[in-house]
Amino acid sequence: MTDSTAARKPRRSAGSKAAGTTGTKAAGTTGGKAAGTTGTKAAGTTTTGGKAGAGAKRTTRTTRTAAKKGSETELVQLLTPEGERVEPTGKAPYAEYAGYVAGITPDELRGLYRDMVLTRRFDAEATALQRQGELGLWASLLGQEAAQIGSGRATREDDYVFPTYREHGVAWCRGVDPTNLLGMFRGVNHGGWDPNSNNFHLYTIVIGSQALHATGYAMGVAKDGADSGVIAYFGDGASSQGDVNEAFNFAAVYNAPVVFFCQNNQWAISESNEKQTRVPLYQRAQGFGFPGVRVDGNDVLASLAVTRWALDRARRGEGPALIEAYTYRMGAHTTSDDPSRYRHDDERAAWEAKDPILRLRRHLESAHHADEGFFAELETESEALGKRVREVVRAMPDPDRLALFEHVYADGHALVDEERVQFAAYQASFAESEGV
Ligand SMILES: Cc1ncc(C[n+]2csc(CCOP(=O)(O)OP(=O)(O)O)c2C)c(N)n1
Ligand SMILES: [Mg+2]
Repeated sequence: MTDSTAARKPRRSAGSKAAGTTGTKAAGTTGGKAAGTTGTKAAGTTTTGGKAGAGAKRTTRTTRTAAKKGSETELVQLLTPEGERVEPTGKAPYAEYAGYVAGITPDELRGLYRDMVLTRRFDAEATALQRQGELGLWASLLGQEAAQIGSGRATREDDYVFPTYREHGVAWCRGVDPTNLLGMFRGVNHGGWDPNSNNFHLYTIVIGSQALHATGYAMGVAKDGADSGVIAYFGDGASSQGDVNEAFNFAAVYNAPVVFFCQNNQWAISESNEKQTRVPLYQRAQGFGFPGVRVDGNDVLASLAVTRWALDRARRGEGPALIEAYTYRMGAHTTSDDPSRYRHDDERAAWEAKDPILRLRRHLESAHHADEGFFAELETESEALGKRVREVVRAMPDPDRLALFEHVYADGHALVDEERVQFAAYQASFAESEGV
């Protein structure tokens, strides 16, 4: 289930259907303006010819954060690590970010919290299943829940999402059953869901390639005359890929309705940010001719607001935008990685203080938006989700080994036929040696 409050428009892919599983709705306050005073420098946003910039009222608080190598950048934040909802004090040249969540209700806030808690629980369960030998590999999203739930809930049913391999929270928002994410990691299928059922593309391992797929798709959306948005997820490391930079240029030149959502989790496996870029990533957008904004990726409200803003302007025909969600990969790159070999524990500890779930919990508690009963019920729901995930994974049937040769060519191929025969003989040799 995605942003149910936005206007429904014709879908690009016939027959696709959003299947909500979470029962949570993100707030619908698009277009709202937040009042504010003037005088603060535009924050975290590059200014490259967007229409909405001139005269926009100050709308969102920005906090200054020291960027690496001494340069200074700013971060869009609406909820502090202490859980304080901050009023807009900054001037944004493109849109009133805070206005996009100004009318958010306690129920919707609890929904965002629930999304993050259940996503983290699912992720922890998957990590444990890998440790138990039930999965071959797992790429944890630990620490990135706010960036994913905020941006995922900003999408509309008819929008199309192109993920990497770590977007479990976005999949949740799109209504993909979490157990479907595990088949590929167990090695029993090549994907696990129909992309057109939820407008959520299959996970993509080839770093950055989905940015091009998303851009091409968005160009198609524009040609269809639809007003859907497209969003491409990728990481800080992917920003170094040619594919991503080519996608930026194509999207800009063709004014494609695509949002580039970069989760800067500070690491590309063992390569730190310093080895990826000499400038803050959001500033890359300026060189391509579209706006870029850095948002606190551990702040679910800010992530929701900024992504709504970017999708809205894409739908209005104002072209692409880059969102850099500044966050942290709290766990290992994957279960095959050992981060203690290349980063210090104190770095993780500093980010733990900015935990995305904890800050929303603090807010819910201090604002009296949630009581003990809510948290207890959610704990019970988390337990039930964990149990279901374990049971479904263990019951996943092994695939037919020869299925590997199916669908290589539409009409078959002599070489593939030959290889199938060879492989079948090879498999049969095990059966003989095992005396089966
Ligand atoms: C084209 C390509 N090159 C290299 C790899 C190996 N690889 C897998 S993940 C990864 C790092 C990606 O880092 P980032 O984009 O920051 O995403 P994160 O894993 O941090 O979410 C690399 C280099 C790959 N999968 N594809
Ligand atoms: Mg990364």
